[in-house]
Order: sequence, then C-alpha cells, then structure tokens
Amino acid sequence: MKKVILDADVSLYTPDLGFSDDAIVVLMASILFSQKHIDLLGISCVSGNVWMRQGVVNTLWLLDQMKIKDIPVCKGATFPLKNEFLHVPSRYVDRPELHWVGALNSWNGTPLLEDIPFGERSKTQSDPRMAEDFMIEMVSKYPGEITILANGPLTNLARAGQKDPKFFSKVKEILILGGAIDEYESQLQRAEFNFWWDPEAAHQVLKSDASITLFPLDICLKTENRREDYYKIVESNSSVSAIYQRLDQVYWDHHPKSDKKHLPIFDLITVAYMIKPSIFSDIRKGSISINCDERSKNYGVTKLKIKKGTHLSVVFDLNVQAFRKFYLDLMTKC
Ligand SMILES: [Ca+2]
Repeated sequence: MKKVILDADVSLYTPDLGFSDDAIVVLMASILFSQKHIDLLGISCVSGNVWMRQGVVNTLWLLDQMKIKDIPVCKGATFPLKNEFLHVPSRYVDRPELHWVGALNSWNGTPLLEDIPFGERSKTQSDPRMAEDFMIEMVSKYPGEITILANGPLTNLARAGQKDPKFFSKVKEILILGGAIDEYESQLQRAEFNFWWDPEAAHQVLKSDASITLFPLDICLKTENRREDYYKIVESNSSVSAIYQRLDQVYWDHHPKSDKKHLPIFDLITVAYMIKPSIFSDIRKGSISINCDERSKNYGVTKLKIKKGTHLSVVFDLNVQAFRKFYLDLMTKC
C-alpha cells in the first residue's frame, strides 16, 4: 500500500469557487485511507490559501466529519522562507495584479484565526511534531517508500530539506501543484499562487534530487468541476454527502445569483495522478527555474527548460472525462 503524506493549505470554501478543492483533497485522502487504498501517514499544514493555524483547524474538522481519529495533523510554517513582502502582508493586500491573495484576506496585523462557518471546531489536538520534523521522521523510517502530495506552498518541504540534507533522497516521489508554464506567457501575466507565496522554497525543492512530478496551472485550468457533479455527490448519500451539502449551503448563501456551472478544480490532480496515472498525458522532462528576485515584478514566475534525463516531470494534459469519473466514483461510493 502506498505510504502518503499530504502537505497542504487547507481552506474550506472559496467564495468564487464554492467548496474548496483543498478540503476535497482531505476528504479524498480520508476515503482512500478508509478503503485501504493508501496508508495516509499524516497531514502537514502550511500557510497559503489560509494561514497555517486555520488550515490545522479546518483539517481537524474535516477528519472529524469523516470520523477519522488516528491521522496526525501537524503544524507547519506560518510564513514563507524569505518573501519579505509577505512578512509585512499589508503591503500585498489590494494589489490589483494579484487575482488571489489567499491567507492575506485574513490579516489585520497578525494572521487571523476564523471560526468554522458551520458547527464547532474539533476537540482533537494537532500532533506535537512540527511538519518538517514529522516528514523527516517518516522518510527516515520508510526510506524510498513515501509519496508526498504537495498541494500548497513548499515551505514545509524546503524546511525539511534544510534540516536534513538527505531528506529529498529518502522520499519516493513528490507530486507538486504549482507554477505556470505556457499559461503565464499567454494569459496570466503573473506568478502562480503557490510558487508566488514562497518562491525560494519552490526553488529549493525543485533543485533537490527528489523525484518530482509537477502539475502547473496549464493542466489545472483544464480540469472541470461541475455543479451537476456536486449535486450527484450530495444526492448519493455517501459518507461525504452531508459535508458537501453544508458547504454548498455556505456557497449559495454568499452567491445566491451565481450561475457558474463549470469551474476548474485544481488540487485533486495530485490525488488522481497518484491513484490513476493513466488519466494523464503530455508529460515532459525538464528543469524549472524560478525567479527569486524580490524586486522583480516576475518574482515567483517559473520557466521550463526541456531536458531529457532529469528527475523532474511536468504534466500538461489529462482526460477530463476520466478525471471526472475518478472523482465522482470516489465521492459517491464511499
Ligand atoms: Ca492548495
């Protein structure tokens, strides 16, 4: 059975997108763990879409809903390694060129911790180990066996690599959601959020000797999350239907007139690839460079250089219908 650590910035819902894909990934990982498809060793939290502490509260709440008690949830980094603007976040808020500022929406001079908008926080405590210590301990115990799903900024992984220089060589593979390749040039004109949040961490992880598969915005934007799928899950009476219904209610309370039906859904990609790699295609080997010049407006922007024989694969395409089927099967039959 695959041994897995999920490292993520777990928000619960996003006003524009409805139920957050970060939260869905925690549910998917919980289901795969319950159905004995993976051995989920733990979930480590990092700031990004929400502040790290909020991610811990959200993750513990989600695991409570899934009646899972024995998965360690670790605290990780609140701030990025270096990104000095982010250490003074007020300087970033309201910058028009940024589409999404994530945790910076909850900032008034300090990272805010908000209540769960429905129900109570979990009474379960987080694990006493810090994210990087937990990851180092696990890969040392199971060298060459652990898959890390890195669905948020890469600060925790970079810190693990700084603390244990052999950390990356002991990981089996890292599946990373981050960066933008062609999409940046063509439409976005900005860095992708996860890498923008902590460009130095992304740089350190990508230049490590770990076996890495990267899922940039280029492929994320091809995914589809449909409202009709959402209702199929709610109506399936599966173990996640009630959670979907509650979060859906929050979405509609905020957007009573929204008619958005097809939206991309990013974070599920790493889970889908781990379980069904045959869904994916157009995989290119290469090396990635990241702009780590804080004075540049392209801070955090990635460039791919195609090169054979590197440890880094970048995935550009997927079978959208097969991806939807994988997601729906998992969520409606659990
Ligand atoms: Ca995320």
